[in-house]
Amino acid sequence: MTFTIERVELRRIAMPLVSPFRTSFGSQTARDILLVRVDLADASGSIVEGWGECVALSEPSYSPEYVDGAQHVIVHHLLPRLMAAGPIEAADVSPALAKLHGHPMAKAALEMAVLDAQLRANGTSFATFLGAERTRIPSGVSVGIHDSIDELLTAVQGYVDDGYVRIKLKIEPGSDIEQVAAVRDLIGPDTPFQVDANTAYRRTDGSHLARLDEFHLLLIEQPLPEDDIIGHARLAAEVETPICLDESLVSTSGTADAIDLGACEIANIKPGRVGGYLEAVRIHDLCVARGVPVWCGGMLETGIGRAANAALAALPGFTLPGDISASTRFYARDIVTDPITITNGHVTVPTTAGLGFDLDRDFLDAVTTSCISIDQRGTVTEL
Ligand code: OSB
Ligand code: MG
Repeated sequence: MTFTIERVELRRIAMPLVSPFRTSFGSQTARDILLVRVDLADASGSIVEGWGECVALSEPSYSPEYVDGAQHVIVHHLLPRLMAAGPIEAADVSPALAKLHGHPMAKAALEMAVLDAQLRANGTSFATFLGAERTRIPSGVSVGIHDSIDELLTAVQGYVDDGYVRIKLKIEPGSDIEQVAAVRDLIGPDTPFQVDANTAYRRTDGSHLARLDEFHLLLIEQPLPEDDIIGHARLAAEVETPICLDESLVSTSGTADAIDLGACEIANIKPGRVGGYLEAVRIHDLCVARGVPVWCGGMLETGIGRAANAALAALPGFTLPGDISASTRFYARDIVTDPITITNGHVTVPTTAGLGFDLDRDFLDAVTTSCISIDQRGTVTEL
């Protein structure tokens, strides 16, 4: 079944974080998030609404995209193409936009909103659509860089008490070996533990990073700059701990190349980074075929993105715990009435029609900072 896009709403929300989140690329205390709502009409003219969440951050610090740029490209470039494409379903969004380079997070948000609407129209859950088999998934937590080891250990102990089954620690030069040793000592030898450098190291850091081997980490995520695939392959040969790529993986073909070159022993799959959930599934399938373990990354999503990620991570190739923590890991209150929670370290995969969330409309309005509506002729109205 295909649908006509009747109207699109772009809404910006301001969401304070419960505590600052520091990575090697910067510190965040709040998220400025772009939400996309589409109103789709089916062949009989009935309207169904769908929502997507754009994961672009405020600054181009994790990847080249940033939230103002994502909104601009959606309004001025992506939507005009998509509206001109005629009746569509989610699978048509990426091909319709393929001639426009880059902007995967903006494209992903549009595809996501169409997918949510389409699934709601069909009364299908995202998990069923994907063919996901598991009903619950293990939940990992991403822990930021802290000013002192005491503060870090207090934070980690809190997450252990919350039940998270896997700890991921952000590292950078000057905040790595000692911090990893202290956390490993705290959580014991059996708790799954990994680190994420967000591109903070250089090719010459191989012997330094090999010092992490003794702590039996699951993986080292994205130690080198995103375009340095050969550098990651060399590191993978030099360091025993598996090298996992995040920022470097932006497409199925690029992932295949990275695997072939020996640069990607484990893959972090983030739907926004690769242009949408459907491309994420293709990368998952590739990795399964190549025997590369995958896990689902996170971008401090609200209940919209978190619900969709939980369904994606229920696919069989997601054999490692994802960064799919409870909503309360980042937000005191979520914009959905059914936020992701963890029970015995696991998240229940949503089963309701659509991507698997129900919006808290009053709270959504309360956190909205701007809202525009775009009609089929491209006319923009401030709401
Ligand atoms: O590198 O995985 C990352 C958050 C924002 C940008 C990049 C990353 C992250 C995280 C947080 O690590 C993951 C989460 O949402 O829990
Ligand atoms: Mg990462």
